[in-house]
Amino acid sequence: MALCMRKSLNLINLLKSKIGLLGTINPSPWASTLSHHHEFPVPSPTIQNLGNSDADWIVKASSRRFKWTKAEKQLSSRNDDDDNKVLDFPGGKVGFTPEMRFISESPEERTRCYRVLDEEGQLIIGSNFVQVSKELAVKMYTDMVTLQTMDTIFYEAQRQGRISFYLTTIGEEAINIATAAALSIDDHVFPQYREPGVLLWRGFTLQEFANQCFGNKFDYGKGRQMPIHYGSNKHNYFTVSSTIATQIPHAVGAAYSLKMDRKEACAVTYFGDGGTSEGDFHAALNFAAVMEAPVIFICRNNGWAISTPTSDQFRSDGAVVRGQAYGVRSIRVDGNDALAIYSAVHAAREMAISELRPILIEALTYRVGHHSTSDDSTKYRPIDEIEWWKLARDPVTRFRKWIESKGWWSGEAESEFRSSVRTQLLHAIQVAEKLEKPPVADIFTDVYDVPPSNLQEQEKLLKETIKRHLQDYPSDVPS
Ligand SMILES: Cc1ncc(C[n+]2csc(CCOP(=O)(O)OP(=O)(O)O)c2C)c(N)n1
Ligand SMILES: [Mg+2]
Repeated sequence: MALCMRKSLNLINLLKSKIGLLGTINPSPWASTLSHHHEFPVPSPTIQNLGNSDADWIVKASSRRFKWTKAEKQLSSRNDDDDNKVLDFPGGKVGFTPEMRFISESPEERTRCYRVLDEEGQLIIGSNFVQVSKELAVKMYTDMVTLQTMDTIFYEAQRQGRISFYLTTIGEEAINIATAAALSIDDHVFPQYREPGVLLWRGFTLQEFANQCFGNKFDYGKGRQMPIHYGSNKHNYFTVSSTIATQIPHAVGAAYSLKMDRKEACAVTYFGDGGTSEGDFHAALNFAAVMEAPVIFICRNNGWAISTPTSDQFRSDGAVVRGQAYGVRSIRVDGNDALAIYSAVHAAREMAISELRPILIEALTYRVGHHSTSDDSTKYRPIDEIEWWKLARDPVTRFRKWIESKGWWSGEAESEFRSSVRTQLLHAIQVAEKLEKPPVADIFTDVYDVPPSNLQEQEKLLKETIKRHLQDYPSDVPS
């Protein structure tokens, strides 16, 4: 440390001698008072152009150390005794206080939740939001209905034993569709698993959804994943990974790459309240803030991580307050208000791209369905709670009321659309079910350029086992 300090002093003296600086530079910026006010030297262009690499390093490092935190209020002048002393600390000046005061573990008031439409689908007076055209609003609504219908039919298909697994987005249709509507197709999406609506919005067809769930030869994952693990290069939608929160740092890396390539796009990642308990969430937020990466973090706080309530996940005021802790601009939004979500994501995208910064959005919502087809949520939560969210706070009904009040939708259009989408879905699953499965050999491809010997051995063994126990394996899987 002493050696470092001496080396720095020598370099500062070198600087002084090169540019003929008068006076002294205090080598210790750690403590000072306003009366003996110390300003750490801010580099001037002249200093930076000295061409001395050691000197450049000092100057750049010192200016960076002091610029990176933007506290709301910078200390200027204070009157009382010890209160007039400040510590010049990386990030800005920190005031001293003789009072031993711990920061409270919770704010006086919970962070407010931005909304535009009330439960009855009426615009709240004074709300500020981004206008949507009739065409956009109707697409938002019909995509929400398609998502709802897809969930009902695929869920039934799983109950009938036709697919092995399914997971619905019921109650979270607005987050799915309204976030997607505010993004551009060039934005890279890193989903958790409860956001298939983003892919639907981007044009992934019902047949493509069905092909993945049935794991047939047209599934882009070649049948190697469980149902609902969608992914599409064409739609800039990264393949779902069940391992909670792994997608969050991936999104930050992608955002940083978009920034380096000077693309007019951002990365967007979705995760649940449960995802925020993973280390990946914290590392990603910090990394994004420091690297100034254009990424939008969308947390679907739906109250539950399977059977774990949020009270067992965290004691902070949800996810939103963690943004500020990491230096990330944040907002809390009503996750069941499509218009508020659309507006917040629209604004977040603008800021992320033009100001090169991460944004955190916490959408308050509720997982109305069971966690998945492997779960029965009535075992751990009251039915009344589910019913209340389903009936009083349904995001699809709320948005429908609003577009109806605008004269953009009617009861007739509703029944026509619902019946047509149902027919299309039934057709899609019938086709997907009949299609051949991908060959067994595909299990072993796409990881290695040349498969290693142990993998070749496993493939051989698998094929021999299938041959010996033909009755135990599906007949429609080619080798
Ligand atoms: C690393 C990891 N731990 C545990 C699991 C098991 N698991 C699957 S989903 C889930 C709950 C996640 O909850 P949340 O992030 O709130 O998303 P939600 O299901 O509510 O949409 C858990 C714990 C997993 N898949 N990965
Ligand atoms: Mg959850």
